[in-house]
Amino acid sequence: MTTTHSSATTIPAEYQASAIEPQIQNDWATRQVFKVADQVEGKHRYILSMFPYPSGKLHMGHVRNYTIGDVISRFYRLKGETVLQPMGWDAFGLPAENAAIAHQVAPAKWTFENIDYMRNQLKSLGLSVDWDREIATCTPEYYRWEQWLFVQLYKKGVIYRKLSTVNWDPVDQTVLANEQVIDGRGWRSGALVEKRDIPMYYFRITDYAQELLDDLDQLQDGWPQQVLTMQRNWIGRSEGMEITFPSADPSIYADGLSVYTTRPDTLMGVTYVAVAADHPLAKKASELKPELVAFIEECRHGSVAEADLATVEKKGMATGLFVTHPVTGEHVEVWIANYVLMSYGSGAVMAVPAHDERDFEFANKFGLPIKQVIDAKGADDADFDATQWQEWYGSKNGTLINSGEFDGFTFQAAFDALIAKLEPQGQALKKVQFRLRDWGVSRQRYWGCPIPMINCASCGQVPVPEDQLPVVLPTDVVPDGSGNPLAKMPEFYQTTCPSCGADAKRETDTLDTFVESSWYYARYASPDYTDGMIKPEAAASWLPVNQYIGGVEHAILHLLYARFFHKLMRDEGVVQGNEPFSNLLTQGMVLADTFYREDASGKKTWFNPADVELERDEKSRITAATYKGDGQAVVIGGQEKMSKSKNNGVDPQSIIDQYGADTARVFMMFAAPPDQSLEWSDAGVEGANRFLKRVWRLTTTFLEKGNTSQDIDGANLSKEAQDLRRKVHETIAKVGDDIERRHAFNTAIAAQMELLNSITKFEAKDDNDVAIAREAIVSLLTMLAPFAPHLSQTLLAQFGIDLTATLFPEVDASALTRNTQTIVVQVNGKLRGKLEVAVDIAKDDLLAQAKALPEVQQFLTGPTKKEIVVPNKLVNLVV
Ligand code: ANZ
Ligand code: ZN
Repeated sequence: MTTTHSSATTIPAEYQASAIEPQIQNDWATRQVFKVADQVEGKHRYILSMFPYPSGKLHMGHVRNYTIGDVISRFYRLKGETVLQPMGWDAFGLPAENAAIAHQVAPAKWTFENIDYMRNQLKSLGLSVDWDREIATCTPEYYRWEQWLFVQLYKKGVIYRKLSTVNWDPVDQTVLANEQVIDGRGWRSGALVEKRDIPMYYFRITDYAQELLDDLDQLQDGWPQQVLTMQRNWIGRSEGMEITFPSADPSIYADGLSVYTTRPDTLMGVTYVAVAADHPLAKKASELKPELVAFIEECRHGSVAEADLATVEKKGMATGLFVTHPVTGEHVEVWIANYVLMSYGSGAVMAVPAHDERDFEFANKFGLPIKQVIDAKGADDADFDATQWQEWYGSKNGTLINSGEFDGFTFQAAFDALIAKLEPQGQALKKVQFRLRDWGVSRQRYWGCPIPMINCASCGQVPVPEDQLPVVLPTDVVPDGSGNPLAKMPEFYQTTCPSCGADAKRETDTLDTFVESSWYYARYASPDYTDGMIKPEAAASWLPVNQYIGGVEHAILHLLYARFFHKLMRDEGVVQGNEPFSNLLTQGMVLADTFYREDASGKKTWFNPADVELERDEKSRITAATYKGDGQAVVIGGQEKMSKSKNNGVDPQSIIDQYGADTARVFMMFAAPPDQSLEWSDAGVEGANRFLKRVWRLTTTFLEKGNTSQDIDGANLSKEAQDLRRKVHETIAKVGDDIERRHAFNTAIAAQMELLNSITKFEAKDDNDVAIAREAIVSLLTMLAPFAPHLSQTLLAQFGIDLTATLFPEVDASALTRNTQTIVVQVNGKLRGKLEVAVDIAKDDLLAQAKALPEVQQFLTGPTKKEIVVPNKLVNLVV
């Protein structure tokens, strides 16, 4: 296993990261040790951390994310596998446009400068990345294939165009993203935001809803349960019934009103029906009842977020129109209600105030009747308590009451009976409904991938022919915040119709940036491929990603869109398999202390931890804090996620500059398990640095002695040597398992710290001992390599070992077996002595030796009444 490497140079006695890290990184780059081919044979693995947005500089969240990915990548390389770990940039998006407006710099220039800076930062972290595969999603070489896929999907009907509502700033004449609307006003102009209907492109993700749900089962073992649940809820499958209430006023409107319900068993409890403000029936009613117009308008300004609808203050108006109850034939009034969504089901509900909480609230507010039809608690309404509404009335498990012919039925019996009764008349239909909506991808923004469509006056929407792709986004543009600059550039939008040859206008909308991040993982397999999205051999070699790592904030949208894209690309023959990411690790947040002062108006000013002087108690809890600038007290705000808004970010660069990347990496991995929050602590960083210094000193001290013996004579080991060797091999087993199976990097490091202590205490007395110590140190340095690669590579070289070619140490099972064991000796249950005996000692021998111990004998005042032996553990003598 040991290869002699002649290049070992002498190294300083003290650890100094800045003296070794740049050289080691240089060595990796010149020898291209992390470069992999598009096509691989043998054991291989694809490890991917979510790529960054090039915002300007790295933050601690990035450092944590990329260190986790790198530890896993380096571990598998040490296991002899070929590992692909790529890196790139999620380079389109709004911040670049905002920076452009603020500093008059083209988004392209701003983005590429940020990329250059951040690339250097990432390199200084010592990541084992194949930099030849770097991609930036804002380059035509990348987005050309996104446009190609768009065209294929448009032709297939997976992408379609329809009107949809956007936020419109009437002063800036521009569409605003939701986050640019603050208290109903445009973020720059302060103008009241209006809603506008404009045509947009949509991905028919709802066609894949069932598959996206079903395939979550394939991820059961590899993804966090929490993320699977979030995905399931977001897709939101429900089974129910569409019921039609015939019109009671056929002269006014002929068709009945269809509602979607998951509780048809409550049909006999319907006391009104309600439609969304933009339901056609609402419009019809407003023609007869003008006071509805203002109300409908008011509803349109409200939030369209579904989460808000359950809790929003209930608003409504009666329309004066009626429908007929499909079973009783009674007239039921139609209301317009702000809690009914047009985009769900049929945009209308049959309201059952007794058993639906929203209807209950609404009915109470407007004095509508409430009729109980399910007997859930076996009691009447007498002790009804609104705070226990759900428990009382929300249940599907009661039987029907007050329901005529259905009395006594269960949920399922009522469901079946209603289908049997109403389906033949076309008044009921079983229906599966998804909460998931189609994905609108049009953005009226400049810094994004151009949508490859042409609008022709006579042909309508025509896709850009493949041989004219890519539609290149001009990069020398400085947006000023008013409208989309592309719409003001005839040189961009003027074109001819591919279909009829007439003058036509290019689409000036760009794609949602979630589109780029939905397939970058696949592009990394062959980033320079020019004949398609992914080279087929590369896709076959590298996909799916074996381990994906990223923030839990992407648990829903990004991961759902990427899963969807994988299926789209599969159906296009570009990739195989159904899922893009076999295993997912969601890393926890990085927290840091916060400090602030509050002025008279309640406005808080936040102070960066670096500018605050602390006092701590003996448990190192913060007891007092003062601002270094003026020596006056600041309020201690507790640990919070590092963020600009709380000014509690610690700049990773300052840690790297002061201690080196290896210390930053070891601290991050040691401070918490990867999926938990990590509390930033300067003391923790120093502790990590001290650990590395000790490893350095241990190694240099060993080397100074000029020790060379490498051959272990296993048969003739002292007890101390045996113990150390056992510790080494136990640690190897534990660290391997901690990294690979448990992802418990923190305990993997803790075990190495323990091993360091054991080696430090060990005194080598002969050649055999030297060989044991050498094995221990080399094993420790190799196990440490995924965490502190620069230090490991430097020190291993002193033993003639090349880290980039060596393997993770193997567990020697023979080292794990113990020849002797420690037995505790008690008299009357009290600890009196300890014995070191052979593991296979006979019981009589053991008892005799225990009784013979001088420290035990003084307590054996009479004959023993009882002698208890717990094998391998203890002897208890009762007198
Ligand atoms: C009557 C009823 C009685 C309902 C009852 C629930 C409880 P899930 O399960 O999430 O799919 N609903 C239907 N369409 C709606 C819309 N466009 N906007 C708002 N609410 C709508 O939700 C289905 C239930 O949500 C449906 O079942 C309907 O209310 C309501 F005791 O019908 B239910
Ligand atoms: Zn045309």
